[in-house]
Amino acid sequence: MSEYIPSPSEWVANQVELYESSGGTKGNTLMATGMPVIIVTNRGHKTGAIRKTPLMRVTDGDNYILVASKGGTPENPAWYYNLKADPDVEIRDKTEVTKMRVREVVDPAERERVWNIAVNTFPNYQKYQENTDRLIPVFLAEPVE
Ligand code: F42
Repeated sequence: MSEYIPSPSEWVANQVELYESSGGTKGNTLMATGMPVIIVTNRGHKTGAIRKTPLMRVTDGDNYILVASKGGTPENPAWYYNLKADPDVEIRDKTEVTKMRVREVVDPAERERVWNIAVNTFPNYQKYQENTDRLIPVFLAEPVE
């Protein structure tokens, strides 16, 4: 078992702690918005450590759409590079934990389709895109058979 290293961002680490320690019954929304959040567990590509990242819950059938927005900062989040290096993740959606594999959606038509789902689910993603010059990366997470 690898070591789990919590996020250095305190509010993020606190959300993960509450979400996981309650078995998914608490801390499963984005603060005041009440919008649902999932937890992605993956491996750090340099440290090999376990990382846990809360993201907005955006679904596409049985799949999840992961949006590497980081609030529209100029740089991609660290987890983007971790997922590119090792696409095997676990996704906790409230009480359910599922093994999944992610792939970045690069085909323009497919990206537009999943981006539109993401923005319909969480409209702030559109603002985040307007605030940054990078094209915000999007992953599709699919259950591992
Ligand atoms: N972020 C999003 O991008 N999209 C969302 O939809 C989203 C929703 C959301 C909901 C609730 C919530 O609490 C947070 C939410 N966030 C969302 C924020 C998200 O959880 C992340 O905090 C944010 O995207 C930033 O991700 P990050 O991976 O850049 O996190 C930073 C703070 C971080 O953990 N940095 C570490 C550090 O030590 O500085 C790096 C950790 C790491 O992955 N290290 C790698 C390793 O090998 O272990 C090496 C990294 C490298 O390349 O050097």
